[in-house]
Amino acid sequence: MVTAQSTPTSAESRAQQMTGGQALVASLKNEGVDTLFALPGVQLDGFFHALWEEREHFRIVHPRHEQATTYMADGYARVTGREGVAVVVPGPGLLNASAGLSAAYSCNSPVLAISGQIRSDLIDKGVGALHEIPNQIGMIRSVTKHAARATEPEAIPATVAEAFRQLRTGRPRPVEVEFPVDTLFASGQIEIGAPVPARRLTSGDPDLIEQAAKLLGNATNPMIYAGGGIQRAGAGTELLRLAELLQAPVIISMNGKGAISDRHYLAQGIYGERDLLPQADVILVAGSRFSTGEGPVRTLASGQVAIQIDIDPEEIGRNVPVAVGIAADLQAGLAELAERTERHNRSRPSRKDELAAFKQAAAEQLGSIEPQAGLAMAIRAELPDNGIVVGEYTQIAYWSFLGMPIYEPNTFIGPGYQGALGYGFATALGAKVGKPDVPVVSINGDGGFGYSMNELSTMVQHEIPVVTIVFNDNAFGNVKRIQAEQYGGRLLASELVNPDYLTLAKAFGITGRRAHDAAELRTAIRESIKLDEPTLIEVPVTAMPNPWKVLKLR
Ligand SMILES: Cc1ncc(C[n+]2csc(CCOP(=O)(O)OP(=O)(O)O)c2C)c(N)n1
Ligand SMILES: [Mg+2]
Repeated sequence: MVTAQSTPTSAESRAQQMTGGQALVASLKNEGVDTLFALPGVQLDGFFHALWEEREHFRIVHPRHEQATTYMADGYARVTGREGVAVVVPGPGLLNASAGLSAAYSCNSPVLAISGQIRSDLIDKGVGALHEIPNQIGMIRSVTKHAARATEPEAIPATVAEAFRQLRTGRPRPVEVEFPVDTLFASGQIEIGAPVPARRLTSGDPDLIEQAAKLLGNATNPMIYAGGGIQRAGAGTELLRLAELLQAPVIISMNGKGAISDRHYLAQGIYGERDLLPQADVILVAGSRFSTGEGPVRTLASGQVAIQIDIDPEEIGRNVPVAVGIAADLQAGLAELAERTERHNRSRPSRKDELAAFKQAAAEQLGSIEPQAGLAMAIRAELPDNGIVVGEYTQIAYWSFLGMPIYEPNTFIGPGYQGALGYGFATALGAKVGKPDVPVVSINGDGGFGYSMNELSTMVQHEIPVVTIVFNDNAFGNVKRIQAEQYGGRLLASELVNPDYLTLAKAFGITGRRAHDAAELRTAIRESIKLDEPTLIEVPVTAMPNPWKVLKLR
């Protein structure tokens, strides 16, 4: 037996003299990070100096604005399931990156933001140091689940490890860590510990699962509402098994698109909710806020009960009163729920004919909304099943949230409830970095694209061949339509003057294409995918109908 006296402690023997910057680099490598979306500056010099020694290990993508560091990290995380890591300077750098963190927060995406800080002895003193803002860490807590600072180099490994523990346990959400400029240069005897283990699956309280299984198994007309939690947990197979047992239609939210292939008759879009929800007696809400987006808490019809399963106990019951709430990982929890439901389940005839017909009717109604349907389906037609679509906050993407069939998990990336203009193109670049072998299509409006147009440089410099489409109506079209239709035509600040996009593409050294209709768009996408090079496709369009109005949803 080895005694404490006879050998140095293992920590001492493994500790090495290194700088804070080296400790940060080693800690990230230790957690399996090999890609950084980073924009340097003086407070990060100690980190970048150390990073140079490991430049063979890390792919460092430097965009042209910090908003893109976190958007790219989010896109990377959402398609790979791995943590996406952004690196920014403090103050304005982190503020610029915060919109991306808000998107990741709303979509439960494991993004790590690493920020520099001013000198440790000056923090919150208001001396006017470069990039100083008061209470930076408090500010960023609003869009992260955890934020922490290390002011000693020896504390860096534990700070990074805690960040990854936060990213790999409970609800995946962004995390921030920050390091003062002097801490990154200071040296110490530093030990890098074992990496944080991968996510462990917890299936939830067996009694609650049993109660839920009884309710579902005995239900006459069960329905499932599935959200992005299914994607994060990789629980599509378990969800489908339960849905098939119950012959329950699954309404899939925007964040959940692809959780079950849209080729399956049980997979229904959010458009189906209006008709299917009132028919249901037991509603299982799985990995979704089940929010109307407007509050207040939903009221259920008499005779209806809701069951909610979510990794975050705080989400349970927030937007709907629940008869049973199960805090569990979706994959393990749904597997257990399916297992037990089978024991209580009624015999259920297949609802294939009925629900396939319902789905077909919905598709026809959605398909009548032109030009959105034709243009969106042109994209779908040219993409393989595993092709990735990133929808900005724009007309063709709104239609796609409702109507574009998605066949594989994590292949449709939306803006979540932040709906932030400018997220789309940068997020698509990050997705392509994460999945270089899969075609990635970025759907943009001219307004939203203007926020990230500079990242055309990033696309060229880092050879990230995204098929970038700009639907150009020379307007913040959605705003303009609302002003025209609801406010008596009082158009203000909603019309845009744009560059010539073909000239723009040429200026950045990118292949530019122009497509005037769905058929031309198909050709342009096909050629772009074949060449697998950075591409900008402009599609000139005119004002489009409001899809929600056409569908009488709003
Ligand atoms: C960060 C941010 N700022 C402002 C808005 C408000 N907004 C919603 S849609 C929209 C217009 C979008 O224009 P464009 O990208 O050209 O798409 P279009 O509606 O024309 O299809 C605006 C300004 C927003 N969603 N996000
Ligand atoms: Mg527009």
